[in-house]
Amino acid sequence: MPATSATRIIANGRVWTAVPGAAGLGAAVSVLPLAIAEQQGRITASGALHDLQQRYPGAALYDAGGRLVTPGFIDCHTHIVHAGNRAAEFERRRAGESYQSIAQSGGGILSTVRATRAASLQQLIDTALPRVDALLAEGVTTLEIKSGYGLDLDPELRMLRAARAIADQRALGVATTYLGAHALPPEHGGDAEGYVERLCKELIPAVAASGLADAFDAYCESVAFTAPQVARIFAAAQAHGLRVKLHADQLSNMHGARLAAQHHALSADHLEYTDEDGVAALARAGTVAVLLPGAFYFLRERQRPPVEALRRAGVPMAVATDCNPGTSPLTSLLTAMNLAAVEFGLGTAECLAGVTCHAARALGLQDAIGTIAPGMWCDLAVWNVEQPAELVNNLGARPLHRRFWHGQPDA
Ligand code: DI6
Ligand code: FE
Repeated sequence: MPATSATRIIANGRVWTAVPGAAGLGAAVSVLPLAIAEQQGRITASGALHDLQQRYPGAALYDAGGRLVTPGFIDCHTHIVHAGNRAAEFERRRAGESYQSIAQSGGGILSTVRATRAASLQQLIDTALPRVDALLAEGVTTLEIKSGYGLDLDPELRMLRAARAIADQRALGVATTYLGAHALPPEHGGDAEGYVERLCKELIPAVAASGLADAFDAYCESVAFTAPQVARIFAAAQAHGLRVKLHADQLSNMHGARLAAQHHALSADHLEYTDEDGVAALARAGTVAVLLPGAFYFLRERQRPPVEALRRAGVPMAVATDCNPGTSPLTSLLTAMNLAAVEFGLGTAECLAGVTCHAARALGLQDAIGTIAPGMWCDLAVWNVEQPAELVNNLGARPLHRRFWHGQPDA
C-alpha cells in the first residue's frame, strides 16, 4: 500500500492504550503524546506527528487539541434490546421482596419476555435506540447485544435482527449473542429438560443457520438452568459453530466459572459467588471475567466477585453495563466503571482495560478492536479530561469530546 494514501492523522492527542497481558495494570496509567494515522478506517501507524506527516504527506489532520485519546469503549454485555419496563419490580424489591421470589412469581425475566414477544421489530429497534445513543455519548464504539427475552424461534430472531438493524442505523459495531438459555419459557410448564432438548435439536441449529448470532450465552443459576443442563446446551452450540459465554455464579455458586472454563468460553460474567477453583479454571482457559457492578448495585448484593484472586491469577477482567430492564437498568458505561472502582476495588487502568482490550477479548475481537495499534479499527474516544482517572471518578459527567468509529469522527 503506498504510504501516501493515509486519509487522516489524529494529531496532538495524549494517548492511553492498554498493552493486553502486560503486568501492573493496576498501577499508574501512562499517557503518551502520540499522533495516530488512519487509512480506510484502520490504524496504520502511531508516533510523532512530524514522522507521520513525512510518511503520509497530504493526509488530513484532525487536531485533538492535547486531549486524552483512548480506544473507543466496548460494552461487552448488554440486553439493550427489549420491550417493557420493570420499574414496578424495583418498587417491590425496595419493599423487601427478593429478585428470586419475584422471578418465581412470574415476574423477572418472564415479564420482559411477555412484553418482548408482543413487540414488533420496529418497536424493538425504536425502544433500544435511545439507550444505545446514551452509550454512544459516552464513547462506546462497540456494543454486545443479547437476545434472550423471546425464548422461542421467531421472537429470538426478531431480537437479533433488531440488534443488527441498530448496527446499520448508528456508527458502531454490534456483536450479537443468542441467549437461548435465559429462562424456561412459560409454555414449557416447568419441563426444563424438554426445553433443553428443544434448544439442542431445534432452536440452536436454526439460530446458528440464520447467521444472526455471533455467540451463544446461557444463564446458569437457581432461577434459570443447572450446570449439567448448560453443559449439554453448550455442546450443541459449539457443534453449530457458536462460541459460548456464561452468566455465572451471580446469585449463588453454581460452579459456573468452572463450567465456562471447561468449554473455553469467551467470558464468564458476574462471578460474585465464584470460588478459588473457579478463578483458577478461568485463568487456565484464558476466559475473560466480565464484572457487572450495575446488577450488583441494583440488587443490593453483598457478595463481591473475587477481584483480588482474579487479579493474582492474571484473569483479564472486563467491565460492562449488563443493561437490562430488571437487574441493571443502566445505560452508562462510565457509571459501570465508577461502580467497579468503588464497589469492587478496580484501579483506573483496570477499569479502562475493562472497557477496551479485555472487553474486546470477551467478544473474541481482540485482534480488531480495543487497543490503539496498527491494523486495528480506528475506533477512538477523545475526552475533555486532564487525567484518565477523571473518567472513573467523575460520576455523571459528560466528558466525551468526540468519537471516531472506523476512522470517521461523529459530526
Ligand atoms: N443478566 C441477566 O440476564 C439476568 N441477570 C443479569 O444480570 C436477568 C436479567 C433480568 O432480570 O431481566
Ligand atoms: Fe446479563
